[in-house]
Amino acid sequence: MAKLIIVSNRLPVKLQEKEGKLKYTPSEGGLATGLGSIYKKKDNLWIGWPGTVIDDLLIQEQVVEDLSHENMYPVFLTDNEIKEFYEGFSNETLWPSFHYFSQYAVYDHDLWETYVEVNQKYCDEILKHANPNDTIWVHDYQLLLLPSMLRKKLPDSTIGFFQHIPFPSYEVFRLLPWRRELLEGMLGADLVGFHTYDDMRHFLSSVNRILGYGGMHGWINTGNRSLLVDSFPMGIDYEKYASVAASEEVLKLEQEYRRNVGTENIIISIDRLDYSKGIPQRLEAFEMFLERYPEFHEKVTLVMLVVPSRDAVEKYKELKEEVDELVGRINGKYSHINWNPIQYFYRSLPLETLSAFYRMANVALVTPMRDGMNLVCKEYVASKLDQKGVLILSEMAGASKELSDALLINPNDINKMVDALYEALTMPVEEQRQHMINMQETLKRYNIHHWVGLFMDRLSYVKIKQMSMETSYLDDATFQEMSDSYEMASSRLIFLEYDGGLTNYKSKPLLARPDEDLLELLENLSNNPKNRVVVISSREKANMEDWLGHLNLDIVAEHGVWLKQRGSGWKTMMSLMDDWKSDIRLILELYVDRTPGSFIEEKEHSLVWHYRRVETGLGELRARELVNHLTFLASNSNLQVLDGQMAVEIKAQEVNKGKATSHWLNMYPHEFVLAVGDDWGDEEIFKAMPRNAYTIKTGNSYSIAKYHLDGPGEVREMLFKLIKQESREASNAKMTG
Ligand code: GDG
Repeated sequence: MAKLIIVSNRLPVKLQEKEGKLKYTPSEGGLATGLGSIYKKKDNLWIGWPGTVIDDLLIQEQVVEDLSHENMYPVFLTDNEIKEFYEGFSNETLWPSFHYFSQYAVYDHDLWETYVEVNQKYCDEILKHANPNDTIWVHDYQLLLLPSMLRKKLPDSTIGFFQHIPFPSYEVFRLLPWRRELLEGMLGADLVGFHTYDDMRHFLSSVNRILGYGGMHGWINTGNRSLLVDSFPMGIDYEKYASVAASEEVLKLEQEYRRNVGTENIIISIDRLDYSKGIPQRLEAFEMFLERYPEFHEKVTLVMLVVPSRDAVEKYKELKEEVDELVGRINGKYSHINWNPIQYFYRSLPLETLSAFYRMANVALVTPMRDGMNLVCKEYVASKLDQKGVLILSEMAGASKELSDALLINPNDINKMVDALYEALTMPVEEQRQHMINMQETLKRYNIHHWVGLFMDRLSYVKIKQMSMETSYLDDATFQEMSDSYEMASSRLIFLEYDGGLTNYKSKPLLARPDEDLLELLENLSNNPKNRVVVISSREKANMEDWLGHLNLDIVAEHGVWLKQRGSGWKTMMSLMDDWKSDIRLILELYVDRTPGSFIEEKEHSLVWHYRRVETGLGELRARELVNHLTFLASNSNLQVLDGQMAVEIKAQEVNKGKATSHWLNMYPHEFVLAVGDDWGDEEIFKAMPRNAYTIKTGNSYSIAKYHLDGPGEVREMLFKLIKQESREASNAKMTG
């Protein structure tokens, strides 16, 4: 039975060891709750660090034994690994870079090496438990290299990866010296998930710009695999937070805390100590609020909980000092004998206390500078059983994409934060309720269980889709079967892509002129009265006419703008506007200026930038830039950008080879259909084919074609063989007849 293996830096348990005595405390994080019901089932398991350094081998054995009863398997890390892998590379290099604090990032090769070693350590532990057909779900930025390490050892396994923190824009990500390795590591997964569409977009753009892999609709094609990138906004265990908030114990705590705080208005602020959470900026805004609205003195209290985190990392120590100082200054300035504007707790508190805080606060101030999602704001909303209360939320938190009923602020705009505080504290109850109800409805529906289900469903979908995209080599047995059905058919349609299908790419497009061999092949094929041969090309019609116009062929030129049926002239099926061309040409010219050896080809309804003569590396780099540039420009138009073989082409969306081929399929009888193509654009041809068609792609990359051949040479050989076998059969039949 295939099982699910969950892998994260930490296990959902905290282990403490004192003089050989072991204590296990389950963690209450969102992930632990969401996946709790799954990893405890049957053979499923969770692999991660148990939260404490254990060097003693005997104690390690005991921990393995204890945790195995809970379906957990530990990865033991040494002090140095914690220092260099966790505090170092994960939290001093990746964390600041991914949260747009590149100025804090440490680039240290030793830390990187430990990061690689520890990822390998996780991989080795997984390999002890995993079978080839298991599903492995890897979590977060500490394990970016793991998907590829696993893929090498378990090529057929199903691997999902979810990143809980943001993925920065290409301009920020590219600053990392190990950017290639990190992306390649992630691409070992079948499905890569982020919280938001923006993270996903940034990741796709980095993959494209740095590794040169393209694709469509979130799919990345690496040449020998396809994987999907998608967004999955993580939810909370809504029922859990709502029911804890409804408990007797929390009700009592709330009453007690309210008495202690003493003001009618309470603003809550809860975070781990982290510079990404915007704690100093929040304090500054509160200070400015008190300055601007003295009528709120003694009437409002900011209850601020800061949970200690990563205190061995220098930047966190500095931040702690800054926060202490700010709280001291504000309290020093405004406190009265019976009023402290800020009640500050630097510790971790039990869930019930947290819940009582959520209940009593009429405003939650959640203002991170950057946050992958942010669960605190969602927990606040779920705990508001009376639906009174206002959420002030940073636009930079992933959660802001779902919670549009919050008062959304830019955390760098202190003035607007002050305005939002005033608006929240004076908002009529009915308005508060309306917003809260809307947010609760969203969070109830998109809860943590929904998130887990969605990710797992999508992962299975990717696997099925990949299978359908795997082409097998057109071997002798399949050829024979194809040849038999070719002979039996009285009407045949044969679609052949010219460049890459029938001829190899040359340094200049006009050098790929058909040789004698090819002309003979096409002549033989098309003169057979049972055949209708359609040569398809993205080339201009004049070019195709010049090279093949004298043969008894049907031709598609310029991706399908122009069609020629044998015996008649060229026709176009569409009336296309080409007014976009002058603007786009200016951009392409810019790229020609910057890229020696590249040139522009103008076709009737498209423009192409060719880079086959450009220095290796530079051409690919510029092409990535150009594709991004053009895709951005084309996003609101009906233009389409094709990232082709050594060329980038831009054309009207309504033109495609699939539409053109359908024209023949609709017009002519076809007992036998064969289609040969070579690049992404030709997938449209394969899509348009009937189920019984023989679809062949040259090169061994992912495709919806059923078979592949190595290149144009093999295609020609196969076609010659088809012709020969038929004539042999025909002469045999004559002789026996
Ligand atoms: C990362 C991403 C993303 C806090 N103090 C106490 C306590 N908490 C709990 C909260 C909440 C969790 O910790 C914090 O979650 P966040 O989402 O706000 O932030 P990160 O820890 O940075 O999490 C983040 C998340 O992963 C999930 O993908 O949303 O963007 O950075 O659940 O309630 N819990 C208890 N006592 C405390 O004192 N019991």
